[in-house]
Amino acid sequence: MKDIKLIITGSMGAGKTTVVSTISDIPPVRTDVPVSADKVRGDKTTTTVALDYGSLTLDKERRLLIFGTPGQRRYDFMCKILARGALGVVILIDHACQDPVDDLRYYLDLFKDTIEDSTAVIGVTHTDEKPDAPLQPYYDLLEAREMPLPVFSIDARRHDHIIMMLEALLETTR
Ligand SMILES: Nc1nc2c(ncn2[C@@H]2O[C@H](COP(=O)(O)OP(=O)(O)O)[C@@H](O)[C@H]2O)c(=O)[nH]1
Ligand SMILES: [Mg+2]
Repeated sequence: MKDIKLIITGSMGAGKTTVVSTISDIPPVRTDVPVSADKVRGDKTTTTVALDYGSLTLDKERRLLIFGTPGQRRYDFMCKILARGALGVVILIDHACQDPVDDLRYYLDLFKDTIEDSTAVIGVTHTDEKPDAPLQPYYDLLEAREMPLPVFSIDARRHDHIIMMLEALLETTR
């Protein structure tokens, strides 16, 4: 059995914990804690402080180990630790947030080395909340960075969406 380590990152609320719990075939490890009332967005009342962890056996040969990063930037030091040995990075972007393109820029920078050594995919979430906003600005940024990464519009609660995105990522792992 080959273990394939993946990182899932993105801002608070982008859907990291949801993705891990949607696809994991073991009970996911969570380290969510309540957030202060002034930071509550929608029905989201918890945030991940250390990590999310889940695992998904793909077939007889391959098992994915998925590590979610904490969403709050003051825990960014954790990302470098989690990224060691990762074969791919999933960057989730909350399409309905204030400045999603800036988020993408931020995570491309934070995981620059890991992405260059492995590969990455962009999962754009919450598109149902902002259906008219185009995806083109993400492609424009990736092109400007000379990082031709695939971009998927996904709902973090949809198993089929996540599998499609992960298959695209695995196609490009080295
Ligand atoms: N409407 C909508 N809600 C989503 C989508 N993806 C995730 N969510 C919800 O967004 C909230 C935050 O997700 P969570 O996984 O906790 O985000 P995290 O902070 O990145 O771990 C949860 O209530 C999810 O059910 C999406 O594509 N559309
Ligand atoms: Mg979380």
